[in-house]
Parts: sequence; structure tokens; C-alpha cells
Amino acid sequence: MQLSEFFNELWTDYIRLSPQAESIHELFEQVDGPVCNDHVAFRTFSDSPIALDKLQKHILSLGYTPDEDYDFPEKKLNARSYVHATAPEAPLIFFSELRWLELPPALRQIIQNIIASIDQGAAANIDVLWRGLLWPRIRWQEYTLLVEQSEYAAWLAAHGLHANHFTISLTERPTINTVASAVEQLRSAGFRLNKSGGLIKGGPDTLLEQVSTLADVVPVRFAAGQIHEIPGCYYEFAKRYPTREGNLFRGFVPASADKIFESTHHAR
Ligand code: OOG
Ligand code: NI
Repeated sequence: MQLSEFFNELWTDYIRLSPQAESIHELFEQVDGPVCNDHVAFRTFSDSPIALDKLQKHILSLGYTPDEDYDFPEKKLNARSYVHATAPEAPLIFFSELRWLELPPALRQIIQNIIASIDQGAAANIDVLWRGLLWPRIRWQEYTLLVEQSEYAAWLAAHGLHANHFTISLTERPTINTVASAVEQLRSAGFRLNKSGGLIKGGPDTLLEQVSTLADVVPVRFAAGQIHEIPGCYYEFAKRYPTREGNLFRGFVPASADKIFESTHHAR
């Protein structure tokens, strides 16, 4: 599959869970011209037919190479970033997976049931990355149980596989070229931002400066025909700084990422 086709498929799927992204994209293009993506991110379950080691082949087939591995002990996540081997302008990819075996027994049981219903061949085709649910809709009560201890688990169990955010690169934009100016644009247009750990994550010292919206709240169907409004997907904005060698930093910053994950948390 062509890179452009891949990102088009992801975007079409993503904006259904984050209608705000379409408006924001349009706003940024009106002010400042075409948008470049810094990265997109995915979430999945470890130890399953859709674990990262089963899905990675699709990322590699697009020409990406693994760059760095990350660990988020509190959220019980592994993550890996990917850079494109030959197209430096291609967005980076950030892929995390939940180490669900480390969750308390009641939650583990819910996820075990989900995973047991995933087809063994579910990861065969690349479209698995935007297929959404690969299991029957969970019950609302299961969702609320998951949310209490792992917002990530609840999000993934309710939505399935999607790009959970796109990220507008601010690095080379003509005018909205700082995170502060992006914040100003977003705030005056009335979008709610993720303030967990502080509004702006990182800066020149970490070589990556980020801000993200709070996920749109979208109606989702649960088992027994119940519909509830829960956080869907969000939009991120990132500025990268050059390393001492003079190349733009291509990594992620664990302390910042830990808080960016919370863009899909329920408002408390
Ligand atoms: C990924 C959060 C981390 C970043 O840029 O640090 C991240 C997620 O929400 O799945 O994207
Ligand atoms: Ni991100």
C-alpha cells in the first residue's frame, strides 16, 4: 500500500472519532497553508492476535524501521516508535500496547474475554489498523469497571483499532510555528486542551514541545443496544528542535507522552 493511501484511510476513520480534527485542520490550513503530520499513534493489547509483534509487519511493509522502545510502568504500556527509512517527510509512528496481564484479576478477565474472541488471523491485512472493533461490543458495566483502573484499557475495549491521534507539525509552519501560538489559535476557536502535567509538554530542552486537545466526546454503542457518550480521538501539535548534531530530534519524550495519553481520559 502507498503511504498516502495508508494515511488517507487512517484519517477518514479517525475523524469519525474526532470531528474536531477536521475543523482544526481546516483552520490551520486557512491561516498557514498545507498541514504536515509529525506523527500518528496506535494502541493495542499485548499478548493477543493483535499484539504489537503481530501488527508490526504492516508498519515495516510501508517502509518504516523501528527506532526506539519505551516503557510506561504506571500505565502498564510498552511502546515503540518508527521512522520511515527513505521518506524523511513521512509522519513518524508511535505504537503502544497494554500489558493487560499485569491488571487486577477482574479487569484481566474482561480483557481475556475480548482477546479470546479475536480471530487468530485478525492481523493478516493492513486494514486491521483502522478496522475498529475486532470483538463483540463490550457491556457498559465492563467499560465503567475498566475506566476506574485503566482509561487506556477502556478506550481500546470500546473503540478497537484506530489511529487515536494525528499530530500537526509546527516545526516548519510559516506563522503558527510555536506551541504557544498553536495554543492561542485553539483557545480562541474554543477547543478544550489537555492540561495534565501542564498545558505545554516539554520544550527546547527536551527537543520536543507538544500540546494536545481533549478527545471529542462521541456516542458509542455498547452491548444490548446501549449508547453512551465517551472520549474518542484527539489532535496533537508538536514542534521539534535540532539535536547537537544538527538533525531534528526524531524521538518521543516519555514524561510528556505519559501525559499525552491522558487526552482520552474522562474529564474529572
Ligand atoms: C499516545 C500518547 C503519546 C506522544 O506524542 O507523546 C504520544 C496515545 O495517546 O496513544 O502520542
Ligand atoms: Ni503524540
